[in-house]
Amino acid sequence: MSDAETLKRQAAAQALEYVRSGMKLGLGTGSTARHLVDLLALRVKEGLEVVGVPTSEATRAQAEELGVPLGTLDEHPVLDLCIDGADEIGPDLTLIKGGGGALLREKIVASAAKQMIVIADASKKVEVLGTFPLPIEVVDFGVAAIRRGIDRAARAAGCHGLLTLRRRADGHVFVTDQGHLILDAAYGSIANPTALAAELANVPGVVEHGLFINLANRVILAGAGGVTVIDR
Ligand code: ABF
Repeated sequence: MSDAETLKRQAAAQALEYVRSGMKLGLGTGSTARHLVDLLALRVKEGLEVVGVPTSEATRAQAEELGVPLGTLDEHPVLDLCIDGADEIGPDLTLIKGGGGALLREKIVASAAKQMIVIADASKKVEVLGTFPLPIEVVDFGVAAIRRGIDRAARAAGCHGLLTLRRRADGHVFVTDQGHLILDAAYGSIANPTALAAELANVPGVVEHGLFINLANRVILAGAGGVTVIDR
């Protein structure tokens, strides 16, 4: 396993310390969350009793294959804990998520959870959000007009940058689990995430964006010097 994967696994292992039998758990998406599901499956085999609610079809498939008991958010609208990765972790544990394309389900699941723990390698922690392009999920109708709306909204929040329609590695347009498109916004720096989030929420055609504000309660960062826990 590479050094980076080892760090991700360490963060995931630490997060499992907060999991108790009987919990309903939101299961994140991405390579760090994959380690979590992997390790959770081992604990389930040892007798831990949990119900997982996956944030993507990819996580559902992995959890199913490994024998983690799953339910839906309709069956369990209140979750005890959600554990997920992030693309950037800024001040006040504000996050950029959605690099994996699952931001909409991730935000719904995180919002339904009493607690959210973010797991990541230490490189994800930043002073100012925005180096990682902000994923913005939009409907598949009038995308040129939606782009203009996003540009106006971003300028009102002091941001500007290129919007790139996300494509898969094979060149086809990336379509989310909910059938939407993603525009990745290269703002470089987001000085006021709360203002940007409010502006983007008002753009017709924007389904969701990857700014997660006041959702993460705890971040577990694994770096060369060990594991650090940061609480909000
Ligand atoms: C999901 O996976 C995200 O919202 C984020 O985009 C991504 C992080 O991926 P990784 O753990 O592979 O860096 O949690």
